[in-house]
Amino acid sequence: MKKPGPTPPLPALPGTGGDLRLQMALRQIGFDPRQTEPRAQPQPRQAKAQPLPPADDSRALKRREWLLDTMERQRALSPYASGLLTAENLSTDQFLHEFYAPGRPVVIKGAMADWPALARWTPDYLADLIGEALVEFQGGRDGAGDYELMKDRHRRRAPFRQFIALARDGGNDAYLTAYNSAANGAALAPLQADLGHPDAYLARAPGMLWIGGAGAFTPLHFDLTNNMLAQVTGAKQIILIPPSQTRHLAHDRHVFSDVHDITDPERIALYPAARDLLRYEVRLTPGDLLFIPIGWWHQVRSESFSTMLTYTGFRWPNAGHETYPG
Ligand SMILES: O=C(O)CCC(=O)C(=O)O
Repeated sequence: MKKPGPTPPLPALPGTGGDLRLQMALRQIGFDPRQTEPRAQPQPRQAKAQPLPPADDSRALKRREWLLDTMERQRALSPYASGLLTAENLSTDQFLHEFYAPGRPVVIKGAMADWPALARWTPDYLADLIGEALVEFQGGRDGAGDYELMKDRHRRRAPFRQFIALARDGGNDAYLTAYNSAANGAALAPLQADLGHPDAYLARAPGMLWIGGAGAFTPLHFDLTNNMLAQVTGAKQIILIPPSQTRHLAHDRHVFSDVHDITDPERIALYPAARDLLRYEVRLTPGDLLFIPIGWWHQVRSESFSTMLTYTGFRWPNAGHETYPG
């Protein structure tokens, strides 16, 4: 088979450059916590006649799941077609043809080597640079099972130095996440000077910052865009699960899985179908990029004080969210 020829450089994704609010919306578009209220119970027939769903809906769904399973088994025949690869200095064309277009995750090493942040971003450096500027973060997460679903309830503000002290203490209670990016643009602007940009894969749009302590945890979910994670400080454990496994993941509420944490035996006891599914684990360390394609489930746990950016402004269209059936 002929290898695809080189791809001419494409312009930045129209409309998204620099607009953090838009980027945040694109990640989990259509998010509306009201949609997560318990579903209405079936009403007695006399309440109101509702049209019945077509009789073959569940069979159509089973056939689609059969197809996803069969295709996944077929991909597993070849290490070229499946698995989580690590690549060094991947070119634009390789990234497009082998990962972005097929929707396959990859860890990329070496692309952040010239970022000053890699050597600078310790908790002390960050606290001294940003000082007492007020920042927004997610707080009060301990003891709240739905902190990602009910993001707005957990918005908190504090001087940055105080937030860094919380993060340094560790735990999952306080986490500055991508969701806080728009609010923090001005306060955290001085950090931009320490960042490079992986132009081979991304248009020039700002990333969304995550800062948290050891134990910060983002539960199992997928995003409605392709995402590039750029790890700057510390290490994160990430579990990735292909979209073909969705039916094992109690996917009922928006982009979240009721399993919440696939490594928690108590949750697995509640959702045994999630026990033996196909999954990949990766440990991100400073300087690693991780490409997570749209629809791939992931959960993330910080092993230590950690800083990371996520980018959605790729050189190619990234608009799956526009047709997501909510
Ligand atoms: O780093 C994290 O805690 C979560 C990152 C994530 O899930 C995402 O960017 O979609």
